[in-house]
Amino acid sequence: MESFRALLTASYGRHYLAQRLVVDAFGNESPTGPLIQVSTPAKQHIGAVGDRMLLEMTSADQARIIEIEPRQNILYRSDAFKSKIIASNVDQILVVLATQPAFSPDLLGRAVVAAEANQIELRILLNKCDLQDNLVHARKIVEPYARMGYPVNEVSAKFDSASLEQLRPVLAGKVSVFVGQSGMGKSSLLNAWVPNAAALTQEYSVRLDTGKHTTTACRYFELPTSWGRGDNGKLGALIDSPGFQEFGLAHMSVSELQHAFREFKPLLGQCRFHNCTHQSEPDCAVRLAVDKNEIAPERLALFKQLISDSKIADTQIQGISQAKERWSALTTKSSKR
Ligand SMILES: Nc1nc2c(ncn2[C@@H]2O[C@H](COP(=O)(O)OP(=O)(O)OP(=O)(O)O)[C@@H](O)[C@H]2O)c(=O)[nH]1
Ligand SMILES: [Mg+2]
Ligand SMILES: [Zn+2]
Repeated sequence: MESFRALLTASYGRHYLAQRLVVDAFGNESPTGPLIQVSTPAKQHIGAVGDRMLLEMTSADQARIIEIEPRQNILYRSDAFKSKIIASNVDQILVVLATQPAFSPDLLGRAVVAAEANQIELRILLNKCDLQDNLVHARKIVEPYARMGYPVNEVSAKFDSASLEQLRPVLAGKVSVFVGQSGMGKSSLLNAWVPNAAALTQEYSVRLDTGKHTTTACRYFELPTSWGRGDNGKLGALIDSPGFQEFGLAHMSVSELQHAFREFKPLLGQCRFHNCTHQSEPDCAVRLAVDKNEIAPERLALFKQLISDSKIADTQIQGISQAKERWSALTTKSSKR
């Protein structure tokens, strides 16, 4: 049976859809043709939207995974008990926040840590700027991140098309994934940028605020050809993901965490103790920087929280230490069946 390369373009839990990868006239691979249903034998291949893989057809519209190619990166969240994949092989994280409903500053902080740990670019999109009421407050929360060098754009998916158009150059050629809580407007942005996106955008309701999701699948949408190509000759893509409330990072080790806070980096090595956790050790350069208003106190609080989550998870025998092994196995090349 003939095998072929494909891109995993949608995941609904353990159900996957893929499209053939075809080299276009510009020499770049594009997902092309009908959606293929992909089966996953036992628990062998846990896929992520963005995965490139080798498939073999098993019927007219179904295939099985032979192999998942090594990933450039994989974005997922986890607590001590479970992990959820967001996407793989991404170039950029787009954190979508809104003026309303109010967003969680904690989730923003964690998304930034995840991006830094995976060395993925991150951009903050403050959406619904047409709703002025909470704009000042939202800006205040985002401001420390702008100071750290993360780009922030104020947009309105529904009422300011110019705010979206100006972002095309930073999207073109890249695979960007939306991350954010339910109701922030991820799918609305997708629909505004990719007119043929099949994503359903449902009207915001009071129920959404309680954590119900309107988007239940992760899906990959190539950017319109009318945008032209990025400097790399590629079209780029947007990955829409379901909103979530908690961005667990229990899989991160203490040393990974220590390197995932961009603004701590220049201070590493300046604390009295080389393995300083910036909690109560004497002569701590990070705490001193907080006292001098150079580092936002919320960031040190988040760091402490993440260290604590990581340590708790490490002590769970059935918990995350096993998950950590499982996930690190996932990021290496999958074995053939
Ligand atoms: N006023 C205003 N409303 C918007 C804007 N963008 C999106 N909305 C509304 O916000 C609500 C939620 O938008 P969605 O795009 O479904 O949000 P989402 O982030 O995809 O939510 P989940 O799929 O649940 O994660 C919808 O009712 C949209 O119409 C905007 O720029 N301004
Ligand atoms: Mg959505
Ligand atoms: Zn310190």
